[in-house]
Amino acid sequence: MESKESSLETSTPNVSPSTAASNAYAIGLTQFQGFWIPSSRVPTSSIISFQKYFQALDDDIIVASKPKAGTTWLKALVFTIVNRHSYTLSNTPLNSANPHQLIPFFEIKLYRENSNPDLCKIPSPRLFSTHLPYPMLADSIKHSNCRIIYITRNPFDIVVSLWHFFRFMDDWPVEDCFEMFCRGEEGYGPFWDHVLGYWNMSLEKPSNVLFLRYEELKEDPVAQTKRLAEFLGFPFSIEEEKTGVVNQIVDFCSFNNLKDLEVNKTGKMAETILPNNKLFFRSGKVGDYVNYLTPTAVERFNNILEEKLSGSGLTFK
Ligand code: PAP
Repeated sequence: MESKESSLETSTPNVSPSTAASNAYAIGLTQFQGFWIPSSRVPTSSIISFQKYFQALDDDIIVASKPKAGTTWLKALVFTIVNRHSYTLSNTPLNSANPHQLIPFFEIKLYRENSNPDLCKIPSPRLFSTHLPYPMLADSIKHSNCRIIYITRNPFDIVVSLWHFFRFMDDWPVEDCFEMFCRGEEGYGPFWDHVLGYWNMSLEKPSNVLFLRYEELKEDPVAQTKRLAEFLGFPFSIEEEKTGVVNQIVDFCSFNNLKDLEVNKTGKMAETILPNNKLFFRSGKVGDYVNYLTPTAVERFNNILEEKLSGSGLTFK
């Protein structure tokens, strides 16, 4: 895989390695199709295969996000909502599998393991996920009627979450992680281009792209879970609402419940370099960044964001 990837990098004109590499996370970044891809874990060849071969179906559901925006949580909610008539909360596969195993990534799992996997036998609706930005999605997705749920989060909490996440590889300074974001050179970045791609599509095609925020989910998980279920085409019935099904799903998918499941405490996914699944569950709070980033740093990134997002109608508190 190593040599295949580097041969691709040298033979593909729009690929260039990061010049900012100063730690284990940054070293693997490669510029590809206008974004920074963590190509040591996500070979550009798997992105090319996904773009070439993936055939979307109208009832496919795709969870999209930038890393550390709330992907794991959203996957748990989507899986539970869609499969609630097949599994109870006591026998759901989420009790023994991490959400990432139940909703696989195109670029990190499916097209990395096989350049043209047979996805026909997956029962409908098929659930997939991606960290890729909207412009890099397979054309068949853009031309189909499938549903994409994009989750984002205030970028400062993303910086801090990502920094913590990769400390198992390298105890790098949080300032280095922050600087990468300011330059737009973090994995799947720039942040602003990633978020704008899905934001604009959610305005253009609201029945195909739902734009969610981690903070909204934290603030009112019941209302947002209902909104999610409506969008997915699996709305809760009045009976379900009356009998507390929505609250039960919200509680099941909560940070405290998921983090305490054995699979998420001690389990490990063979396909990742991560020592264990515990790393996906750190503190699950909004605004933790104030403990790590100075007000001056926050103001600096806010100024960058204001300029990059200007005119889009998209803002972050
Ligand atoms: P990924 O992109 O590597 O899958 P992702 O799931 O998007 O990561 O983000 C992880 C963050 O979501 C962590 O945030 P923190 O570092 O600030 O704590 C993680 O704790 C948080 N998280 C995971 N599951 C939940 C959940 N059920 N509810 C709320 N937050 C959660």
